[in-house]
Amino acid sequence: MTLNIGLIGAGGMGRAHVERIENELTGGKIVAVADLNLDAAKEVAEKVGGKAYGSGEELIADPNVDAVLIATFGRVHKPDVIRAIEAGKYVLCEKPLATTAEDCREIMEAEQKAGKKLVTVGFMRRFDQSYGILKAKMDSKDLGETTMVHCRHRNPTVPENYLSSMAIDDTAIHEIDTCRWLTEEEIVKVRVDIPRSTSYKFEHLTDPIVVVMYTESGIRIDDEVNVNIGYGYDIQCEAVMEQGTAYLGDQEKVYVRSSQERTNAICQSHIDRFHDAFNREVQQWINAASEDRHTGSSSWDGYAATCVVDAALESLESRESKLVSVELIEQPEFYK
Ligand code: ISE
Repeated sequence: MTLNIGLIGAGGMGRAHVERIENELTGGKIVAVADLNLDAAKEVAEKVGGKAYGSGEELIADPNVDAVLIATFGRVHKPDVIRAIEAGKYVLCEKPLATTAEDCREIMEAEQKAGKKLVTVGFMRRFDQSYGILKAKMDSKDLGETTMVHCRHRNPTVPENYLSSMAIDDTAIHEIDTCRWLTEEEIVKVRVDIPRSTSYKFEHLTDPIVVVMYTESGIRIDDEVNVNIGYGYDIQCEAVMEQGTAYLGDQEKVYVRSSQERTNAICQSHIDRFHDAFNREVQQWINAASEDRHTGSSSWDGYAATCVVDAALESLESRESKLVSVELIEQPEFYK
């Protein structure tokens, strides 16, 4: 059976998903594309012989669409996710699920009302091979308990419409989810430190920042979010355990050695860096949706990460490293 997928959001991420579904993965087909910019939707739809729509609402209502892939901005996710749930269609929603915990709660309520887990949140780092090996090392406890995790999230640059809040709800949210998954603990406290700003940024932006988090057992996580570093897309993560550490290796496969230096090419975007992880994530989702079952991160994961975001934003707004508690509702049975 082929899963007929409708894509909402014809920007860079959406196009990368179309590319992989049409050319690299199996079992799925893009049959419709929606974007507020109808011309962009038409351009992508034409390439795959699908229909184009000017809104997510029309796409979700199309009876030929079996499942929905959402790749728009986080702040506009909620209405389309809820519509897909109400239509009984599986939905893979790019992170963040929504930009406030309140919106995520509404999504969870709609899903519980539907009586079936239909929403998968696109936290693709859980599908990255290096992170998988790192997690296995932590889980094995060969080196003892984890005490700290050091993360670095660096982007070469960001567009002018990127806001300071996005450093948390669009960028650090990856480490927030990854660290919940790596440690299998909720994050209970967070603060945001603001170092000297880089001059290589738009005036309105606070950059870099360091998000410091503590888990239930006290594991301390620090995340340097530095989105105008110039040299490349660089993701680092080191777990410090009682008797040693484990960290992600370099992602570039080939080193050049000469009398002057040892060099390797530096990755420039998340689409390249996490290409294989995205492929694994989307393939697993296609397989599961075709068999009428849920897979991957749930709305609860999207909600829990967004609660940390809300607390971190409060700390960022204080501009004085205020330590803020993360408030979560009790996890509904439905998501356990
Ligand atoms: C973007 O949306 C991503 O998901 C990237 O992984 C991240 O590095 C970037 O900062 C985000 O804007």
